[in-house]
Amino acid sequence: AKEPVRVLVTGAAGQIGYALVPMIARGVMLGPDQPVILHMLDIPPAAEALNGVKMELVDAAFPLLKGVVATTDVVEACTGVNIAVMVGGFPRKEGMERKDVMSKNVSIYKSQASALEKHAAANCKVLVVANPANTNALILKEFAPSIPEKNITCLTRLDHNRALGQISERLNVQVSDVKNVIIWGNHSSTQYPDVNHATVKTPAGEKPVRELVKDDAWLNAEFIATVQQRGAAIIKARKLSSALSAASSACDHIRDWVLGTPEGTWVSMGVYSDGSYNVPSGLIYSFPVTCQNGEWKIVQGLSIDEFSRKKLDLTADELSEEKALAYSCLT
Ligand code: NAX
Repeated sequence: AKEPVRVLVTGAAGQIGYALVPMIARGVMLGPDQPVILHMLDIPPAAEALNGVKMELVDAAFPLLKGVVATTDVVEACTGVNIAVMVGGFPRKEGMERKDVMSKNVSIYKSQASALEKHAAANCKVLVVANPANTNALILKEFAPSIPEKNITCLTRLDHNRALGQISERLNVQVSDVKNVIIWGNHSSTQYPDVNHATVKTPAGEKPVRELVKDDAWLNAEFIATVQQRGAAIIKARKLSSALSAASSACDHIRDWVLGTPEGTWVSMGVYSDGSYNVPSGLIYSFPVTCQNGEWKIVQGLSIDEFSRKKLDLTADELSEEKALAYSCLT
């Protein structure tokens, strides 16, 4: 039998946490034969609710779940974890300045970075979900210098999956037959959902999405805006932000990272830029990646037209600005 893997979920008493922990305990994240021990962290005001989640995990009698640590102590939460899914953060409240929210999250990610660096298992893989996801991940990377930078990522898989969903609905095809969309850049409304290399499996073989949609105007405007604004549309409809889709996409992100992407398929992950596609290095930026043996690699050599170039640069500029704002909160 396999040794259990320890998975940390921060902000586990929140909405995404509530959707995510049962998925992990059912094997959605690491596979149906991989036992897990869940580490759940939240802050003291949420301690009672967190304990309620722990009670429900016990009640659900998940065969793969070999233990639950529910705590408000960051050291206890981080000790020995192999995977860390960082969902906890400070939300933007009405009337708050961007800088104030950034400052709160910088201090959270700075201290949790140190705890992970000191107490997590060697080679721990980190996924930051909490917004501003790319910049929180960058702060975590800066303050956990002994964690290899390739182990620190942020979630843009939800945006990627939203793009697959929109194409599938438009063409009336199975979502599993659509692949290789790309989310470039920030997990924000400046992200660039790119279908220029995306394909659909048809009885006559793989066809480019553009060829099948036959409506460049829609692909270049409405499609992009719908994916960029989908989070806001969910809030409007549910009066709460995306939770089940965020949780499911976080599982997809970790599963593909650990177990590998299928041959010929790439996914989108926020990773530390090495300057590929002339994206400034030193940002956590969403790229197309393939994964093998637990490591991601940026897909190289894709053609970038002028329309795309502008959009890649715009979202990079926003990330550079966020980075400067985050650094200004450190002093
Ligand atoms: P909730 O407010 O329901 O839950 C957040 C939880 O984090 C709360 O229980 C809170 O007590 C806890 N928390 C706050 N500070 C903490 C700290 N220092 N340590 C540990 N826990 C702490 O928000 P939810 O809807 O679950 O969303 C969580 C985060 O995901 C938000 O930042 C949200 O903006 C972000 N999202 C990111 C997405 C992505 O694709 N990257 C999509 C969904 C979501 O909007």
